[in-house]
Amino acid sequence: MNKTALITGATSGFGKAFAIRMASLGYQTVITGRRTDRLEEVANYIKSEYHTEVLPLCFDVRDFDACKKAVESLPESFKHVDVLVNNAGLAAGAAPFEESALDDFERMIDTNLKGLLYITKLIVPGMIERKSGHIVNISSIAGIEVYPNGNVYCATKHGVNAITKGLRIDLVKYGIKVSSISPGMVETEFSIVRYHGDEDKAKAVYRGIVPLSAEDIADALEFIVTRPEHVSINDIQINPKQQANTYIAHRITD
Ligand code: NDP
Ligand code: 8X3
Repeated sequence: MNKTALITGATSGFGKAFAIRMASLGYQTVITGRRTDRLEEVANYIKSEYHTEVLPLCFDVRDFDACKKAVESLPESFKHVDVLVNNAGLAAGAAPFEESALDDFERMIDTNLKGLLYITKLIVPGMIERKSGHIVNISSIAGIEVYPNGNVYCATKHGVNAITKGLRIDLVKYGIKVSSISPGMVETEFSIVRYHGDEDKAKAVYRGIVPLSAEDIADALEFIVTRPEHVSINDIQINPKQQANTYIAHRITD
């Protein structure tokens, strides 16, 4: 039987690239997100290109009951999740703390931290029972250093890193690997979401820079999941060549 990978936030960006890459590696995939039409598109693409099984599950990771219902709905053939990729996440807003909206804080904390915890809590018991499994949390360079206007987004990714390290400590005795990926700027829908749909502001983030692509991050995931059984990659930090850290970028404009 093919191994199973569950990827949250697979309707765009990294998650979509992860789902396609895992299918290309022979995994059957459970793909999740809130946009049904996008999930269907990704599922159809994978089925036609890779002929592997795909199960789309539409739910909001901020809703524990919905997460539970989704995980409990997994048919027998998809129940044994070998690789969990906690990818669903977002930045909402980029402003000084005093000007930021409480609602944005809540969206980021509920999605990036609580959503990740909900899914992990539901998937880990099966991994413990089978004494195997691999959790890959998608963090960020924002989890390594804080930058102006990044306040709560950075806090959530620092939190993701603490959860990753804590899980690694608690789950090592069960033979479960826990890894993370910490990218810098990657052009996806991320900045459009961050700037609440303002496409000009989103584009300006990558002005004069060749950003990373979702495929670059899928390369990192592929490296992590294809290491020999005795090797555990703790974290891959990956930036565009022109980005030195969260706030120093060498922009080349005409
Ligand atoms: P995208 O906006 O392209 O994708 C985000 C994905 O998360 C979508 O599939 C979205 O699905 C899903 N998602 C968001 N909120 C929820 C929710 N409440 N419930 C279920 N799914 C949700 O962004 P990226 O691919 O760039 O981001 C993926 C991850 O990578 C995030 O955790 C982000 O913080 C992180 N990251 C991004 C970087 C970048 O520069 N792009 C750099 C470093 C880290 P849907 O809307 O259908 O629910
Ligand atoms: C997203 C990358 O540099 O905007 O996590 O924090 S950055």
